[in-house]
Amino acid sequence: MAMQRILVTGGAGFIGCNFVHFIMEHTSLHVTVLDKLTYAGSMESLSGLPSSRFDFHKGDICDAGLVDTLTSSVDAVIHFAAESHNDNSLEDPRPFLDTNLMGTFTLIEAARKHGTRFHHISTDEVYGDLALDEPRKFTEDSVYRPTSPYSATKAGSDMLVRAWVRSFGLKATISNCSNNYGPFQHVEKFIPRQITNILDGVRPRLYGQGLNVRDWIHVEDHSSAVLTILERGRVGETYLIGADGERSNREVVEKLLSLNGQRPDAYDLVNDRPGHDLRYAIDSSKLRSELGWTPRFSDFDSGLAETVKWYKANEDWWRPQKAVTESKYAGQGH
Ligand code: NAD
Ligand code: TDX
Repeated sequence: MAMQRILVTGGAGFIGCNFVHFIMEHTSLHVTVLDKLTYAGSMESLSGLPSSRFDFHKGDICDAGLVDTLTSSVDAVIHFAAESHNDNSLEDPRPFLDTNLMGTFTLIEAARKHGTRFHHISTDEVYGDLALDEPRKFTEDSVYRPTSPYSATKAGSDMLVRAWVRSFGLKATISNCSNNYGPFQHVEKFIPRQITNILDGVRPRLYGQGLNVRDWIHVEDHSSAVLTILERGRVGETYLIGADGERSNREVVEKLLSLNGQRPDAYDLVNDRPGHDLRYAIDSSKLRSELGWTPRFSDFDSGLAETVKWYKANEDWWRPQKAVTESKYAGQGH
């Protein structure tokens, strides 16, 4: 029977809400969101959705009773919910263990019990980092070498899902994606922080020397890749998602400054992140050749320009988070 109803965890967060909007536009699926509405979740990111195809439950993915009830009435669970910010994981790792490990455990137990298809959203950070001049990129066969409390808990959650596939026949797929950018991303993250700093007349802040490299993908391309895996991915498989968007942090900030009519060197270098991963890079050949996926945003600079426009037009959405986020960073010397 074709899929009709899905449960999206973390659907009020950055990537989850973009995925929900994408599903509304590109499918006829009914979506139930389960989200705790932590500091990172916002109901405003889900406004305007049709009530005939969408419902929302505020709750914790560690709540086994709630998770069991919601899982029993859907055909698939798409699991985005997580504590997602590396800097926070260095200040206070505990919520990362609770949500990323125990939350994932709670969900896969329910999916196993009800025989529900499960898709686990993960990150390229589970593979550690690469040297700047290394020709190699991450593939599905790369060794797990997480370096931060955040990436260690994401790696652990991937391992739980793999074990449940092998030991219990869980009908799961996993995707590991590179750094996302686009609308509705919290101002604690690199690109929105620098865009909103520039809009506030504050100089962007680069950690260390700004030489670290991230492999940027537009969040809409992440959504289309996840839908492709849900529809055509092979159960038990892992797919890496990336759009060949490698840029140093310095290059990104220089571009953001130019897009806003400022000198490209009008930034400050601040304290580095402890254990800061140097470079991530994804080889997404498996997803492209096996499932025929291609990204729509192949030009990072125009995707970035669109994102700047979105933050300019949506100050009401990000403004309430800005001061509290910056005061947290000030306490960390960032
Ligand atoms: P986010 O922090 O913006 O959103 C996380 C959402 O999960 C929030 O709405 C929050 O309220 C919710 N949540 C947190 N704890 C919860 C709990 N215990 N129960 C229920 N809901 C809870 O994160 P994001 O950037 O959208 O990331 C989503 C997923 O994608 C995560 O699994 C992350 O590891 C993964 N990922 C992110 C990126 C990226 O660049 N942001 C890249 C690759 C993978
Ligand atoms: O102010 C800043 N200055 C700066 O130079 C901030 C906030 C970040 N940085 C650097 C650190 C990283 O090299 O920018 C890069 C990107 O930083 P983040 O936005 O914090 O992302 P990162 O640590 O790379 O992790 C992100 O991508 C992978 C997401 O937060 C994770 O959830 C995802 O798994």
